[in-house]
Amino acid sequence: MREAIRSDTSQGKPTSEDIISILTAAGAGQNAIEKASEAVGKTSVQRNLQVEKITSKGKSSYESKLSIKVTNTSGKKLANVKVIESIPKSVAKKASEISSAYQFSVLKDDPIIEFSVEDLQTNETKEVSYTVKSNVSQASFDEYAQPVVSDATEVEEAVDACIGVNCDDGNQCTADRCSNGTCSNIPVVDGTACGLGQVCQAGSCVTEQARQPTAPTPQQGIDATTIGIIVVVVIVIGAGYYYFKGK
Ligand SMILES: [Ca+2]
Repeated sequence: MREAIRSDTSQGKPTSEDIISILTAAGAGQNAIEKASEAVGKTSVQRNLQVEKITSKGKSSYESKLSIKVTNTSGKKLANVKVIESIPKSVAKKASEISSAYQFSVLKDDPIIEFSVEDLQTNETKEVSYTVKSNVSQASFDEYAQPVVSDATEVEEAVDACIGVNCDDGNQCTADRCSNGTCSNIPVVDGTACGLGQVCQAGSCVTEQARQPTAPTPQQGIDATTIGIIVVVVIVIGAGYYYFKGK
């Protein structure tokens, strides 16, 4: 049987003294200390403790789960985020006492361990956790320094110039596209339907009847004959006019 007996949370940023002492103890150099100091302004961290009492066959044991939440507060995407956890001796004497579903590297058997959080989108929070087979007391939890984000590289993301650009020209007969912030409204193929009894022609929506005149029609032959008749009639009338005038 498992029973939750205590939980606790600590929030806040590690002090610069904590960063220096933890990283120095882990064997890190000045460059790593500077990176970690910069990361303080880009992230926030929170540690949670959950202690469970496990009863099995009349025997009691304890398990404490410690989870670390890292939140990206930088306003930019962060890559390669790492978090260092310095574990008090009263919680674990060596790294082998720690188990975790997350990959971690042991920086010092003391133990000081490092988790990789990988990428963090803007405002994203990721969690890592580990357990120890003991009852972590309030006093032990208070011994912890806040987790140190040891690395967080800001990623400059290409801004999409088309975000917020509305290229809709309200014309169904043009294909509206945006490229690098510039709109193009290219006429669609003539004859594309754009409403009941309406089709697109040269980028405009017209009725199907209105589209007829430009299409070749078999009436052109008749038109030529009509013109011929008119010409003949005019000649006849003209000839008649001069004939009667001459009389
Ligand atoms: Ca359009």
